[in-house]
Amino acid sequence: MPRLAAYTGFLDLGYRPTEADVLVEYYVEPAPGLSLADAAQRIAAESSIGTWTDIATLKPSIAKRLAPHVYDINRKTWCVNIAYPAELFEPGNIPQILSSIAGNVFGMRDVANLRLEDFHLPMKLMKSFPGPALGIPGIRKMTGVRKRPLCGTIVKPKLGLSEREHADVAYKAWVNGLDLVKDDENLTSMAFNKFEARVLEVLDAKERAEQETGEKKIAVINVTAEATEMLRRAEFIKEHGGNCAMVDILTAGFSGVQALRKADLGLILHGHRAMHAALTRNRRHGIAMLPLAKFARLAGIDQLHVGAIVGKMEGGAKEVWNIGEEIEASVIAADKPGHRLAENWHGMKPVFAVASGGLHPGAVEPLVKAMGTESIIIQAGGGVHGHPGGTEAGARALRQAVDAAAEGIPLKQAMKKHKELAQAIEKWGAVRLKEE
Ligand code: CAP
Ligand code: MG
Repeated sequence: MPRLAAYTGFLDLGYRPTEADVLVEYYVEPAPGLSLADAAQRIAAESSIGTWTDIATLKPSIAKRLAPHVYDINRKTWCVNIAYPAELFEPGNIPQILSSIAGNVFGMRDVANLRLEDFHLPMKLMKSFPGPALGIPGIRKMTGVRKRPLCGTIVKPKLGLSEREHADVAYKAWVNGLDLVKDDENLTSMAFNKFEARVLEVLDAKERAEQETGEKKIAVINVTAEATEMLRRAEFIKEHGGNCAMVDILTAGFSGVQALRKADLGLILHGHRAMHAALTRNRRHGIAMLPLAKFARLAGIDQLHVGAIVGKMEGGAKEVWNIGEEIEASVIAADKPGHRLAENWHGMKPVFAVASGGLHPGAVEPLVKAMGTESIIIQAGGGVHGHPGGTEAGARALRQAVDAAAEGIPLKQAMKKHKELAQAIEKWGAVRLKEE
C-alpha cells in the first residue's frame, strides 16, 4: 500500500487549550517510518475534518474554524494531546463523539497501536447531557442506607433457573441481609426464563422480603435488548413497581442507554460493562475503561461496574480508584501518570461504583480499604451462592463482612462473632490487597 499523502498542518505545540475545547489524550505507537508528531497529526485530521490527501473543498475558513491542535507530545510516554473546537461535536450525542475521537482512527495504517486514554468536555457540551437521574444520593435516599456500602448478589447460575426458581434465590438473598439482587449480564428473556414472568415473580419476592425485613430492596432486572424493546421492558418494570433496570452498556450501546435515560422512568439505571475488556484490556490499543465510565455518567447510568481490584477480573487499585473518583466527584484533578485529564462535572450527580467479579466475604475488607465505604456497591455471585451453607448463609456472610468493614471491625474479630462469615473465610480465605 503506497504511503498515504501526509495529513499535515495540525501540529501546534504552542497552542494553549481554551475552556471551549474538547481535549483528548491518546497513547500512540506510530507505524514504522512515521514520527509521533506525524501520527498525531493524522489522528487529529482523521478524527475531525481531514482525510488522506489535500482536498479542494476544504476552504481555509473551515480549517480556521474547525481544525484541531496537537498541542502536546510526550516521547517518553508515547502520549499525545489534541484540542478540538467544540463545534466538531453534537451536544447530547455520545455516538457522534465516539465516531469522531474513537472511530476511524483505530484502523489507520499510520498507527501501529492506538489507545484512547481520556477525554475532557467543555461546560457547554457537558451540560448537554442529563447525567444520572438518581445517582448516589437518590439511591441512598430510596434504600435508607446512609453510610455503609450497599451489598448484593447476582442470581447464579447465570442462566438455567425458571422465573420462580430465580425469584426464590432472590428472596433468600434479600431476607438474609442483601440490598440488591441482580440478573446476570446474559439473562434477558429466555425460553426457560421469560422477562415479564421473571419481573412479576422477582417483584413479588422483593415485596415479601421488604415486609419481612422492613428494609427497602433493589431488584436489578436486565432489560438489555434492541432499543425499542429495552424501553418497553423498562416501562414494564416501572408499571409493576420495580425500581431498577440493568443495561449492558456496551453490547446495547450508548444510544440505547441514552434512550433509557431519556424515558426518565425514575428507575435506577444499573450499567453492566460486559464486552468492555475487548476494548480496555490491551494497554497499547483500544479504549481505556476511564473514558467509557465517563460516557456512562454522561448518559445517565446511576451505578456502574468499574472493577473489583481483588476479584477475578483484571484492573488494579489505582485504575479502579481513578475510575471510581471520576464517576463520583464533581471536580477532577489531572493525573498524568494515570492518563487522567482534569474534568469538571458541573454538579452532575455522582455514580455508585459497583465492585463485582470473583468477590466473596474474604475480599470485602481490602476492597473497602481501597475504595472506602461511601460510594461503592459490593456484589458477589459465586461468593454468595457458593457458600457451604448455600445462598442464605452466603448472603449473611457477605453482609456480615460489609458491616464489619464499614464499622472498622477487623475481619478476624468479626469471624469470631459470625459463623457464616467464618465458614466463608474457611472456604475462600481472606484476600490481601497487593501493593501496586
Ligand atoms: C460476577 C458477574 C459479573 C462480573 C462482571 C459475572 O459474578 O456476575 O458479571 O462482576 O465483571 O458474571 O462474572 P461472580 P465486572 O461474583 O460469580 O464472579 O464487574 O468486572 O464488569
Ligand atoms: Mg455476570
